[in-house]
Amino acid sequence: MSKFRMSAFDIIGDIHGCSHTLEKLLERLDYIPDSVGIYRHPERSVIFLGDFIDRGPFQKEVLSIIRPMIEAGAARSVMGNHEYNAIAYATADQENGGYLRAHSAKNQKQHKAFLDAYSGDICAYTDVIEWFKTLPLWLDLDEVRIIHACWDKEKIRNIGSPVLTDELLHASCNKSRWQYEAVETILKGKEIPLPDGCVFYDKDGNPRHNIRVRWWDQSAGNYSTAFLGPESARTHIPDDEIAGDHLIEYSHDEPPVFLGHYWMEDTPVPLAPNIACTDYSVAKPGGRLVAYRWDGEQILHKDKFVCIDRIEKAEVSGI
Ligand SMILES: [Mn+2]
Repeated sequence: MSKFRMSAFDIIGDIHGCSHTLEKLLERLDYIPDSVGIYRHPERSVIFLGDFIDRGPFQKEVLSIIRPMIEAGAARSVMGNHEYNAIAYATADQENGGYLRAHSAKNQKQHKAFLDAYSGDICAYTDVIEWFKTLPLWLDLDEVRIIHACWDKEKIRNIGSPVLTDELLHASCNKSRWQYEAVETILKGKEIPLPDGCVFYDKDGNPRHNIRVRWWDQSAGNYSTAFLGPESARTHIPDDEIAGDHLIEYSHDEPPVFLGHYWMEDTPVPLAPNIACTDYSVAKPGGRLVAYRWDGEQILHKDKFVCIDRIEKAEVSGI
């Protein structure tokens, strides 16, 4: 039996169908496939931040690496917004007809790589959706916390249990219920409305009246500096002052929290002394897959990020 060290976690960001880059990262971290192909490390284990699916060409391949690791106890994971969306897309809305996540052209396009990978194999599709439901919405391991986008204590307390029950799933897909904003915030990030009349366009060309914000950043004093998104959009964000309503309190003496989700660019650095994001946009050209090699420290350090450049040719063309 292998002996895990306490507090020895390799925390890996959003993978989005890029299985070759994932394998290279696991190898760089000294995880080696065992006799049945499960990547293991003698002393450490992985925590995934979710968002295994959509975008990249190797949907099933990513799941065939990470799911056995999780089932064998070599890794754990939280749920990303893409797994949550996949569950809602697959679930009939008994009350209103249709599905909990509409099968609109926009939603189909976002989910296409995954749907294509499972088309014609309804058993495998049903099985993987059921498995997604086993992923917790957050992990609170006392000494470290893991969540896909935002550790909002109040919303976490209100939701209560990290299990996405059928009841929570249905309530969180109904905009008139409090569970909607709670799950949106923790899985998709904190948003605030722009001042009247302001709009910007996201990377898919959709108009947005809300901006996602740097909820941890006490120094951000206006919409433009609090804005979290593509740099090219920042010029469209007004520099009107915001009155601190973008902030979610996360004090420096709370356990370190790790996030994915934010499509970061440049060289990884912690967002705050005890907050780090490990999503560095592997699904787009020039992106990287990133891990943070955590050994129990309270103050996170830039030298502990491990980055693998996206393996362009394989992940783009599907060879
Ligand atoms: Mn995400």
